[in-house]
Amino acid sequence: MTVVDSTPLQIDLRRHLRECDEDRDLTRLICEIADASKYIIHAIRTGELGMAGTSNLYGEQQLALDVLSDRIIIKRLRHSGVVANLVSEETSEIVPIDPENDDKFSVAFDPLDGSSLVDVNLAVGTIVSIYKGRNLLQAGRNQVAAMYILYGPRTTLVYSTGKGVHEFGMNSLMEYTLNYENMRLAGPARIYSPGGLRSKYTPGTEKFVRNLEVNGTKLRYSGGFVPDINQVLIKRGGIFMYPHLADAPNGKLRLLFELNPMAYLIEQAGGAASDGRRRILDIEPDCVDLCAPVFIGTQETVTMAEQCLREEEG
Ligand code: AFP
Repeated sequence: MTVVDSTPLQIDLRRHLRECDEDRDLTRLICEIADASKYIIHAIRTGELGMAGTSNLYGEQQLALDVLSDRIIIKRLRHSGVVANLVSEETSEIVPIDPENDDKFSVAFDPLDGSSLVDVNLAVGTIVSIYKGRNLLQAGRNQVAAMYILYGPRTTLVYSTGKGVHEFGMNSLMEYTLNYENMRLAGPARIYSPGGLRSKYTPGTEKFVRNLEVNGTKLRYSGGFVPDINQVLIKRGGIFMYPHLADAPNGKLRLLFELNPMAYLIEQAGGAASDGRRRILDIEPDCVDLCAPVFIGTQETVTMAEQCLREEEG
C-alpha cells in the first residue's frame, strides 16, 4: 500500500477494478451504477416520501422514491454504451437497450430495496446483478458480477466480479474508496435474521430457529435485505432467512433482483445460499418475477437449515 504524506493512499473503485484487470466495459458498468447512487442518496435525503400512484410487477404500491431511483439507474445504464438489456423490480418487463448484442451486459436490479423503511429512517439499498450478453433469464451461477450499495449512517458499496468480495466507503468527496478486500465469512453464525411471520413457519424452519436460539445466536432483523445481509458479511458470519411460509410456499424475495446477486456475493465470501433444498444460484428462472425461499450466510448454518427441513418435511 503506497503511503503519501503518512496517510495511506485511498484506492478508489475504478482503480481497484483496473488493478484487478477487470474488463473495461464491466468496469464502466459498475462505475456508472456507483455514480448513479450519488443521485439516489440525494433523493433519499431530500425527496418526498409519498406514493407514486403506480404499482410494480408484484402489484405492490410504488413510492415516489422507488420510481425516481429506478429512473436514475435506467438513465445511466441506457447511456453507458455497454448494456444490452435491463430489468428492474420496478418495471414490469425487460427494457431493451441494444437487445441483440451479446458483447454487452444485461442487468437486473432493485433500485431501492426496502424503500418502505425510508420514512422510519432505516437503512435501504440498491442491489444489482450483471450477466454477460443479452439473456437475463439464466441461472444466477452465470452472473459475471454483483453489487449492492447500502444507504445507511455511512454509504458503502460492495461488489464482486468473481475474484472475492470487496467493500468501499463513500468519502467526503462522494468517492468510493476501499475499506475491506476479499472479505470471508468465518466461524459459526452469531446472528440470525428471520423474515416472515413466525406463526407461518413450517416445522423444519421452526426447528432450525429453535436450534439457533439454543445455540445463543442473536436475532438481528431490520426489515431491509441489504443491511441485514451486509451485517452478515461485515460481521463475517450469520444467517438471513426468508423461508417458505404456510401461506407463501415461495417466500417473498425475488430471485433476479435480490436473491441471485446476494447469493453470488455471499458465495464469493465463502458462504452459501439455498432455498432450503437446493443452491439459489442453480435455480433456472422461467420469468422475471420469480420468488424463492432463502437461507443465506454461513455455510455450516445453511447446511443445518437444509437438514432441519429434510428431517421435518422430507
Ligand atoms: P420492500 O422493498 O417492499 O420494503 O420490501 C423489502 C424486502 O423485500 C426485503 O428488503 C426485506 O428483507 C423483506 O422485504 C422484509 O419483508 P417483511 O417486511 O415481510 O419482513
